[in-house]
Amino acid sequence: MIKKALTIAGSDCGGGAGIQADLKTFQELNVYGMSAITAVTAQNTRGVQGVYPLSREAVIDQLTSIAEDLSPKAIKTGMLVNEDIIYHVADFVRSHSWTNLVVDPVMVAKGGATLLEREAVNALVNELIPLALVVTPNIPEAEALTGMDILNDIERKKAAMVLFQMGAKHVVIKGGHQSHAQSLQATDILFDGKRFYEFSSPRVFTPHTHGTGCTFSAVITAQLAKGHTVYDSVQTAKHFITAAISDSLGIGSEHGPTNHWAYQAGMNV
Ligand code: PXL
Repeated sequence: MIKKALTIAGSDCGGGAGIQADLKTFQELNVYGMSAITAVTAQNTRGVQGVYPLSREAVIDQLTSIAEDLSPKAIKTGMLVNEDIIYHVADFVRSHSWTNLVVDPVMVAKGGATLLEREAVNALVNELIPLALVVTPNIPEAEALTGMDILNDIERKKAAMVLFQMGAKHVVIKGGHQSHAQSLQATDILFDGKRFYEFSSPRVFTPHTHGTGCTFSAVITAQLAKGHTVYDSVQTAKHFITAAISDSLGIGSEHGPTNHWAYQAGMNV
């Protein structure tokens, strides 16, 4: 039986991040992809030229159409734009008992453009993180959510414990933003409330990492939709993103997208 997954996120017209990355990833993993768009962005590999949030009604209307007819096995959130959309998405998720929820707490784009209003960070903490089966911040996002400085792995583990206490059942703090001097490995840490697990790969020095966070959390979502465990889903996400970064496409003139075909093409390392 075909498994369905839903992304609630922003559109990246350039195709590297946001719902486009999510849907490509779902497709690669043989999961039927659906999307509820929260905002349309105008962007390319040089940066974000425009952000056009949709109304709360437009977001809820999309979710209602999906829920009434196409119930998803797993759901992820990406760019949620503002407090109002977070409150309503959280309410919808709660009232539909969507428990297979991956929250990617998207805040800023690679070039620094804001994808979530500052005041909305509290709404993420109070409303959405308690509903998350898995939350997948990078280090700067984990710092913003917890108010902690994360300068080393001990602090990263402490932040993961704080995010667990906020209600996320599993916390993945990704290592892509570890300072380069610190590590030739990119190590992601998973905490399930009892144990820490580490997933490492050799760091790939490339500017073509646009959409890595979206893609990583989309893999987890697709794998959960097919019934895999959180641990196995995170491991697959690590392999998928390592392949996608290692074998980049060379598209655009600056921060190019990752290669969503690479994992299935056997590029996983
Ligand atoms: O990777 C974060 C992200 C999420 N969603 C959208 C984006 C980006 C980064 O550019 O454009 C729509």
